[in-house]
Amino acid sequence: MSEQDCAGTGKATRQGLLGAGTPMCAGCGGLQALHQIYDLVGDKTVFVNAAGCMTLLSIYPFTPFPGSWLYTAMACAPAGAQGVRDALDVLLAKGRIQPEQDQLPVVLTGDGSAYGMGLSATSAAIDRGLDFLYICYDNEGYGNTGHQYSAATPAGARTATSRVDGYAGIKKDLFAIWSAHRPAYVATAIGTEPADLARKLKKALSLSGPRLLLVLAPCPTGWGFEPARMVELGKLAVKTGIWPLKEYSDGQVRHTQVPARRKPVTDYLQLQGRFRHLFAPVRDTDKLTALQRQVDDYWEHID
Ligand SMILES: Cc1ncc(C[n+]2csc(CCOP(=O)(O)OP(=O)(O)O)c2C)c(N)n1
Ligand code: SF4
Repeated sequence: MSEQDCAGTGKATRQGLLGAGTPMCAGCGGLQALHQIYDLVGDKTVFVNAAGCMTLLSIYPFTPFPGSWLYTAMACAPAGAQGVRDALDVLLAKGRIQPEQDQLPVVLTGDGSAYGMGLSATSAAIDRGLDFLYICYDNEGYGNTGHQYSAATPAGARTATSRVDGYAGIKKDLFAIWSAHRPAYVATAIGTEPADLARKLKKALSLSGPRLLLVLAPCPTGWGFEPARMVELGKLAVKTGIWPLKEYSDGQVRHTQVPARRKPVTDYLQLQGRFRHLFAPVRDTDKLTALQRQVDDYWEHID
């Protein structure tokens, strides 16, 4: 798909289909992305949401969604999406709804579900070739319950369950795990790069089968930064090379932005309370050098 095919997506992202007045935190990067995503997927969708921060969006009888919303347990949103798809197919087959009334099941989960508890159900849904869109807003922790570490937490980040030296593990590569299933489409994105996000979503919507949009979600509450700096931080995630923007389709991975001169990772890390222990009271040069090397190693193999 060319950039020209995406002409008008900028306008589409400003419709404001998702209603205002939600109980999400100020400066929530996940919510910022969801506003853009909803404007593009539209209201002929059934959002299937695994327990997490976004669950607070829609609590009966209040909802910011003009379309449909189904709440599931953390591990089983893809199974919920399968049920929605099957029900719609039965209604279509019986003529109780017309093809133009069909709806797209859209899974909406945090990283705790997407990288961990829900991964088995996700893998099975991809194996079955389920026709669905999967949105993961990745705030790199179990946000809704106080930001405990998840399999998406980056090395060195302090969380509610890794308080002293920060998380000793390595962020799981969900993009690679999805791609290994050879689904229709996989992409990373971030709300602070709206044209890139819109182009990828439009491409995903033009395809059928399992499709993932993995969206980094800067989280002022869990990451420890001022809500007003969310856009700055999101842009730094891309400019430092920490969050590579890329897509997978037809067996190929393509980077959609290659930062020409990457900023040092410390520009990104030092704005966040979860990495403060790497800078004070004593600068942890070894850890910071190792984190920079991880990023450099990744990009060394990219054209
Ligand atoms: C099986 C199970 N364990 C624990 C919980 C409690 N719980 C509700 S939301 C949540 C955090 C989910 O984290 P994530 O998927 O990353 O989404 P976020 O909260 O960050 O939006 C947890 C642990 C639950 N709902 N189900
Ligand atoms: S905890 Fe983080 S992800 Fe959850 S609503 Fe607040 S800012 Fe958004």
